[in-house]
Amino acid sequence: MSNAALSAIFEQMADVMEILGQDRFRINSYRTVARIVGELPTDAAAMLETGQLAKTPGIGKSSLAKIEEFIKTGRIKAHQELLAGIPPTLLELLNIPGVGPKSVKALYENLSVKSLADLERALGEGLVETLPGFGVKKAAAIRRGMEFIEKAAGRIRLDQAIVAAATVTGYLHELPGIDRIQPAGSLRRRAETIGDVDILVTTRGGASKDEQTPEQIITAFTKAPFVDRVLGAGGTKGSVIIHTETTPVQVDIRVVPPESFGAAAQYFTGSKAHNVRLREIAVKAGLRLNEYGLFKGETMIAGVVEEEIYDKLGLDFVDPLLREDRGEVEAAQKHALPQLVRLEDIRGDFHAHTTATDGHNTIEEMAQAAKELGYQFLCITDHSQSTSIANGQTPQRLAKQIKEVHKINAKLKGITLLAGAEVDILSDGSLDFDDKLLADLDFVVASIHSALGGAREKVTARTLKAMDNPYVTSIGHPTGRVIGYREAMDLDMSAVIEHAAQTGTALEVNADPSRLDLKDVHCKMAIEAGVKLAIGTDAHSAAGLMLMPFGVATAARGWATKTDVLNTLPLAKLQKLLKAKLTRSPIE
Ligand code: DGT
Ligand code: CA
Ligand code: CA
Ligand code: ZN
Repeated sequence: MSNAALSAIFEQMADVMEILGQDRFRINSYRTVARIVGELPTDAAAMLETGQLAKTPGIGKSSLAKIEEFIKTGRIKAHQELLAGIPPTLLELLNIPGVGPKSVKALYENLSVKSLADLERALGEGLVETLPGFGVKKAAAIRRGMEFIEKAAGRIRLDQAIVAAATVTGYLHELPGIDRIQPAGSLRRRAETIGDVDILVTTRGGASKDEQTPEQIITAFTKAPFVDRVLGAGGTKGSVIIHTETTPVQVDIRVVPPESFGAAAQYFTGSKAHNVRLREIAVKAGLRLNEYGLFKGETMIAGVVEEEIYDKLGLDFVDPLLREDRGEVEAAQKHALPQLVRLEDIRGDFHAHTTATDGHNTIEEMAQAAKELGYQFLCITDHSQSTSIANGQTPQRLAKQIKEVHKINAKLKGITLLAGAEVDILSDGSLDFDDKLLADLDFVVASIHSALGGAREKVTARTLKAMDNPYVTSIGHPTGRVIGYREAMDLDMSAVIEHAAQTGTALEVNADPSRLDLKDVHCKMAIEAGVKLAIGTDAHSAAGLMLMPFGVATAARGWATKTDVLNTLPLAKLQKLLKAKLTRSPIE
């Protein structure tokens, strides 16, 4: 049992108690326990064993007893009693962005709303806006939120898909008779959300004794310990639901003949739109393209490897990251595909938190971890005071931290820390620190953390005004979205990108897989306008720095080359560039 599962139970107990209008004090203490457990450095069971958990501030006697009960029995009686006190479908309402336990309580008590369907009905009848404290605006926001979760239904985050795929490929590697394993579909394209995970395998040819028929492989796969449900299993393909630590995941597996491996990889990597374009080109050339190969009449002219297929169609090889029919087919015909930025090009990270605010590791520990990643630089960007929930720093604390960063830098070998901050963009577009303090920083990430639901003109104006400040290096997580949880701000992205170009402000590509903000298509727009991207992991721990590949993939999906991404600059060049506000002049 994981700390995450335990944390979720405490969170849910707090939610239910709040819906039932129970004791505030206990609700708050459960939320605290949920947060603490979710952030524990090691397994809660191990910490209970050693007595460390009992000494952890914020975990009282009764919570400790519940944790112990959970570890021993896998359940908490108080939790189950709470759940028994409400309709089971009521908690689904909490998945709607902007709907918390208080709203659920009001909807339940006043309108007898017990499920998403009830809420839909109440919205249709115009009842929701009549509730005290609701109004037309909030009702509209709830309606948008419902559309948002409907759209997201069944899709998972990229990091969750990667974990699921690793579980499956690890298992497949151990099966006898399997030769190659190739993840395909949206996962291989590194799309921001994944509907299902597609995996191709080939069997070993020849008469070896551990040779297996495709059917035997599919059968073995459906019997894997992580498989919860078999949706379908046939001669060459199987479709199952597996469980992971965080979510159920649908996995489709196909056994393909070795001589068609390239064609199958091409076909099942997609996207559908990209494949449609390729098939059109094939047809025009009098050829036929499918998952078995590229054919001229009955003769297969390509299909063992993907490259061959593109080549025979007169196209340069298209990186899977670009296969979305966003101009890559034309570019491949004209030999004009971009040379995409790669993880190896990255020399540092522009967004990291420490124990000074809501991070879990000290400045030194973060520096050490960055050094181990082979970086030349790491930018320390703790929160500013307005983000009080994250223990944001006052100007005094930041001033002290800058000195500390410089002191640590003098001792560090092989890596340089940049003194930075993630400064809040306030509601009027002004910044949470004054210019005098900002001038002492090497790198300033300016982010919106409040009133994200504001009107388009308002959130856009705030962002534009922040860019006017000469000390602002980049705009952090520009749209504020949290995938599957919170909608993006209603930003005028064209205006933001134009202003970024005019003011020489970089735009962040937040690499956290629950953000990926800017997203791929916005990265492409920014690059076309000459705006530089600054990838930041937004790490809240040393491990968080390892999210960089998600940011790089997102930038690359937006056609970013090395020169479009500030993280690829050698430190000396970067420092030169940071001295003045970034200019539009190309970085050589
Ligand atoms: P997802 O799973 O919704 O995140 O997106 P994909 O792209 O992984 O889609 P999926 O799993 O339905 O199919 C995997 C790939 O198989 C898809 O990207 C392209 C190929 N494919 C599936 N169905 C069709 C089709 O009807 N036509 C064509 N041209 N390709 C298809
Ligand atoms: Ca898929
Ligand atoms: Ca699929
Ligand atoms: Zn941050």
